Amino acid sequence: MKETNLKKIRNAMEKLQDAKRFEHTLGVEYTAAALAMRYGEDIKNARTAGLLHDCAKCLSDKKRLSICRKNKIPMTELEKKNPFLLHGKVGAYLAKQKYGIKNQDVLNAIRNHTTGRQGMSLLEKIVFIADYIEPCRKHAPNLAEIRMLAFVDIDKAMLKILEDTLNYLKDSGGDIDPMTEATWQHLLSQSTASDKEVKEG
Ligand code: DGI
Ligand code: FE
Ligand code: FE
Repeated sequence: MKETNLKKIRNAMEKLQDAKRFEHTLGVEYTAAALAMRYGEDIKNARTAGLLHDCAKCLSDKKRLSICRKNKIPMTELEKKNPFLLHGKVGAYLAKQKYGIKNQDVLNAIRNHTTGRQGMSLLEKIVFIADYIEPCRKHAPNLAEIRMLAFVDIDKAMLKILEDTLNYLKDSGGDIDPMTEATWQHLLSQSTASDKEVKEG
């Protein structure tokens, strides 16, 4: 993807999003780029996914639902009840159809940025984390710790974010998407498996 495409996408997001959301978008773009540098991921892919991750956030719930229906994008009952959860899926659809993104890893990073999924790629983890730690974020607990951890151990940062998100949803009574729970479980089982390997040598 050419550099000029990044500029085009950035300009399109500026028109689409209110000032605060656009600031967040830029924050995710450069935080994803920094994480890509740290972990050896493709920087342009990280920036592209960062710029586009919330491209369906400013649509109405009605619009998100109708885009899914019209284009036969499968929805779970929980997503129908909480249509904001669809902004990843719909965002990936728009990224492909409207913004011409062909790279499947970039599309997956957009699609899975809210709940994660089992077996996430490096790029998916980078966008998921960048969304949570970018400089405009202020309200999440343990932010300072997670910001540091993100550049030390990407999987530990993923686990901490998911743990805090699940706790927040339990406290606030929000519906927990099984994907969020499954992402956490999957990472947890991987981390205990690697601890065991270290202990057993
Ligand atoms: O779109 P952003 O606000 O930038 O960030 P996001 O796409 O990560 O969405 C953040 C919100 O998503 C946050 O309030 C927690 C919520 N969330 C994450 N997993 C789940 C969830 N909400 C529900 N109801 N269920 C989930 O499993
Ligand atoms: Fe989002
Ligand atoms: Fe976001």
